[in-house]
Amino acid sequence: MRIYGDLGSGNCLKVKYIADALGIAYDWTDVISGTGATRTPQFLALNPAGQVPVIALDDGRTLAQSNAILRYLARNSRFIPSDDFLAAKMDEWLFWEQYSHEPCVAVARAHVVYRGGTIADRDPAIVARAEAALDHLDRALDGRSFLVGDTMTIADIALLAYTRLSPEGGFDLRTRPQLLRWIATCEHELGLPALGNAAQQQEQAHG
Ligand SMILES: N[C@@H](CCC(=O)N[C@@H](CS)C(=O)NCC(=O)O)C(=O)O
Repeated sequence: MRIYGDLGSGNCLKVKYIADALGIAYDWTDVISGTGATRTPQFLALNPAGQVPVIALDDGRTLAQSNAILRYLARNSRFIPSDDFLAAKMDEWLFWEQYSHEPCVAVARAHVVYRGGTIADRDPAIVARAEAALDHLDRALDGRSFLVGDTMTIADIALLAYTRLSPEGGFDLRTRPQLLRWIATCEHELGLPALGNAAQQQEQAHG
């Protein structure tokens, strides 16, 4: 399998996290978004939507949309509940992530990290939606180790990617203790460095 992705993108990192966690062998091709690399005829042949991540299977079939890729790579694994209702609850979070979390948390971060903007001149409407999304997650994690059931699912992986990077976009996780605890747990489970040490990131972001 080959993964086409950008290691600065949470959508792409999700795919790397699950492939690494499951020990799935892959080759990685950097396709850096915002450089035109997703608009070449070669890339559009892989994903006509012109977005990373994309995976290409050994038989030539391709699959885009990060959460669809997560679902495919994690099939029959411990990261998808065997109980149908819990699997649907996991999907509930995957859809919420794409509609109510990524479009604001990731977009605010992109403004600061990639578009030369500052934390001060982020779009207030996007910031308000992102703050509400982070609060929602924090509340949902109260008394729970993971979002669905008692073990990590791809719902956690999908939401971890951009939540973990959110301090780069100016979001303060220090006021969201459940979120911080969950990030640390997920990082530990996935063998990731403790980027979720948000207190430290916050010092860097706000001085
Ligand atoms: N819903 C898609 C979103 C993918 C997406 O927005 N990818 C961005 C990078 S994070 C991209 O490739 N943008 C095209 C570009 O910048 O050229 C997914 O979850 O995979």
